[in-house]
Amino acid sequence: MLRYFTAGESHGEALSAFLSGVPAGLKIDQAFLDRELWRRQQGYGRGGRMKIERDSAHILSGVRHSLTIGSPISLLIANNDWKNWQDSLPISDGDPAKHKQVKSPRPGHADLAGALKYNFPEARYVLERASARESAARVALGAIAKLFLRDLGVEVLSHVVTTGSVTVTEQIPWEKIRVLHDREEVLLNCADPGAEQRMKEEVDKVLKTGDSLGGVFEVVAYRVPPGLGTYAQWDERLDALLAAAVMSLQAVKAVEIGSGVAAAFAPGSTVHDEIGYAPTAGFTAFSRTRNNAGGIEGGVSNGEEIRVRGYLKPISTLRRPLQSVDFETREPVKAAYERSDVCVVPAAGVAAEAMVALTLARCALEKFGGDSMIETLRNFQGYCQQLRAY
Ligand code: EPS
Repeated sequence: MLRYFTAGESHGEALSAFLSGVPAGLKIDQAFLDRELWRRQQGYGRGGRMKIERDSAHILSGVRHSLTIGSPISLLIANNDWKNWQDSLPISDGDPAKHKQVKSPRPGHADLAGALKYNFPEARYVLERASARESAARVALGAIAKLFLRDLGVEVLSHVVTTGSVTVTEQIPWEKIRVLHDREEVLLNCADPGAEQRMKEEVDKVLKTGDSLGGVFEVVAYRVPPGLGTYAQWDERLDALLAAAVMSLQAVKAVEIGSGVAAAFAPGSTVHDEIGYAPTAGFTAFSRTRNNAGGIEGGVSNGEEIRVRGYLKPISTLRRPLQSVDFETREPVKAAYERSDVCVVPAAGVAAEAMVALTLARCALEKFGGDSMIETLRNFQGYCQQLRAY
């Protein structure tokens, strides 16, 4: 079973991550892992922190001679900013006078709920772990999941559908998303250049007014075989697993599979994807006229592209802060301001790719099994033959 954990505070020494259950013999491409981490750092509207960090996955275990060995993989991502925080956030007692408190909770952030839950007098420790910095660790693990899926022919990428009030309404085909992925400069990771410029203007507006912006990203998984996940038990449904995985990312407040939201307001005849039969290069000769289901029916992948959207609330740290209360005096004050991004939709999309890849890799390993890649691929190819013969 594929299992993973992350650890690390935003301004601690490093993030760390563990991934267990990857079969032996998977080729690990360090440059690919670091490129994925680079992608997460990009996008118009990022804050000062991204100028400090140059994220790289330092693998400690589970990989030898560039191949996985079936043992747990552990890795570190250094926080370059740690050098500026060693006195204010030490592991040992340190000097309490140097401690940087978060004195009033930010509405929308975990500050208040976390302080109440853990009985902290202020929100420093809450912010440190709730921060989206943690998603870098997931992206590193997701990159390993992507390498595994790539051997099965599956690819996972994302693009931005909405930033603020600008939305791309047409469905973006896979080929256009793949082209986006090759860009060396990432603005808003939107496949429509006109819309991307208007999205940038939206970000410029909030940069001027001290506000922040949310949006919508879409993750697309290409060439996923039919049969991942199952309707047989509620917690094995692929759509439920993907929804939880994407919802677990910082600032995501809603998840949609395919055209799930619009479908709730439309008659069935315009929603469900009619079935045809004609020999193609796909897993089977069954075909669809459209993909409103987002590649999942009954909690099972149906062989179409899997499309999952994440809806991000605007970043909760505002340069023109909302009303809050001082933790110590209980007097009304403005919420604390900490350096922050103003828009992170493209970066959240990259983190969601990682979560989708880890989920698909887990389901693929549950279906195909295998302790070595040779065994897994043999099982996978046998299943593909079975599908072709169906
Ligand atoms: C982030 C790093 C953080 C924030 C951001 C995400 O770094 P710092 O707090 O040092 O600026 O930029 O986190 C938030 C916006 C948040 O609200 O927690 C990252 O690496 O993605």
